[in-house]
Amino acid sequence: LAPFDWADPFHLTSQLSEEERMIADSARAYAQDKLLARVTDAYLNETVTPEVFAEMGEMGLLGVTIPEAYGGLGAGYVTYGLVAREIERIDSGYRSMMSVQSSLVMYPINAYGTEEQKQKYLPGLAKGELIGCFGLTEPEAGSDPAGMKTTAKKVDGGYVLSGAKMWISNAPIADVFVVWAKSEAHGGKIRGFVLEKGMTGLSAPKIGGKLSLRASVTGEIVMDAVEVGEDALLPHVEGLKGPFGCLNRARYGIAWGVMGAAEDCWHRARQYGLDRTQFNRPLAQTQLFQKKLADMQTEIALGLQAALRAGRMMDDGTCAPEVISLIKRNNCGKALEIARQARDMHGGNGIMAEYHVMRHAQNLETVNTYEGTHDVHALILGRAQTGLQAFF
Ligand code: TGC
Ligand code: FAD
Repeated sequence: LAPFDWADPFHLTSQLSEEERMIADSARAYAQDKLLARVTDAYLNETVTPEVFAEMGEMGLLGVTIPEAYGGLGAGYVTYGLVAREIERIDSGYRSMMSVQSSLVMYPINAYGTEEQKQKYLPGLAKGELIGCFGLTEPEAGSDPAGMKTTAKKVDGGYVLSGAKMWISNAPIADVFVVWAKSEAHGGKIRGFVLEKGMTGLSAPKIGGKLSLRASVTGEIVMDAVEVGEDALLPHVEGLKGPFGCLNRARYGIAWGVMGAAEDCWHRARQYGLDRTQFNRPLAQTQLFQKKLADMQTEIALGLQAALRAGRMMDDGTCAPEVISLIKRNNCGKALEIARQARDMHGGNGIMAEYHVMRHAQNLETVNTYEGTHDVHALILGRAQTGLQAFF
């Protein structure tokens, strides 16, 4: 039998193509070199770092799956997942910045937009010269986005948008706003619009006081009768399947990303256990410590393998949204538990920024909630296997 690779039990790397490995390696080098150096300050001080978009753009990490003709990489979903894993190994907030830009802003413009909209926005978004955000959630409509109150009223030559979005990643620094609203001219159906910074009546105040995801800025989007032209409408989709089509991609990326955060916690806990002695032996030489490491290794190995399988299904067009719910829910829940355990295994040091594990745990509280909470994904999976709707 072959020797055991404790860090990669199922030889994930050997299941990747040469191109996938290369892009993952360059994402890793960038993240370790540029993001790790600034993450502690960014987290402690909520430092806003728009330059991260330009850096990621230069590395080709924005719009990985978007065609090269529009500035993307034209690569597959496995590659996108590998990039998310490397960025989130540093911090979920940085991965958030990347995945909102790629899956929630560039994807809908590419999938639902006109040729003019694609030409206008995608190259700048791919380079990180433009920053995007995605407004679906509202103060009174979180898990139930169908309950949104934002409206688009038809006027001569365009629409007037009124309403407020809540908890919007990147909003305070965004140039491009993909916003979902109920359009009276389309029978009250949900439609997507592309708004731009500086439009009269549009503002995006920062939400202060977050104890999680502090390296990623979050805001509201306030639309006080924002008038837009006909060319702001994303013409090729109608209904909730528009935003959900974007969420499928972002949720899939999160399933990979959180495994990166979990791996960082696992490796740090293992090293800490090897280095720290109590009762005349390394902590890593105690049964309880080893059991925790074994649990982490098992969940991460299984979670990564599942994410890879889902990625291959995305790439060959056989991935159902429920598969994405399954891995988003499982991998987020497992990563959160691993980060909490790693915090505990570091003892008092575990609460300190320089040990990184508590920051991951705090971040993963958000990741377990956004893009569909852990329980909402359970209800999606419950409905799919019973045929019974349990949301209401
Ligand atoms: P339901 O009746 O199930 O569906 C309504 C219409 O949507 C279609 N649909 C989907 N289409 C594509 N992909 C999916 N995953 C889809 N899920 C549903 C469905 O076929 C139907 O289409 P049609 O043509 O028949 O009208 O809708 P519902 O109102 O009962 O919703 C149920 C529920 C709970 C599943 C859904 O609302 C939900 O997933 N809620 C969670 C909300 C959510 O995930 N919000 C995310 C906001 S964005 C965000 O968090 C970004 S954070 C980013 C970061 O910083 O990284
Ligand atoms: P609620 O829907 O009120 O849920 C509260 C609790 O009730 C949860 O435990 C939930 O599981 C449970 N619950 C809800 N319904 C049911 C039910 N039917 N049965 C049983 N339990 C239920 N949104 C965007 O549109 N764009 C963004 O960029 C974005 N970024 C975000 C960034 C951050 C930092 C955060 C925290 C959120 C972000 N969100 C964004 C919003 C996010 O998607 C929502 O917070 C999430 O969908 C949950 O909605 P809610 O907060 O209103 O919670």
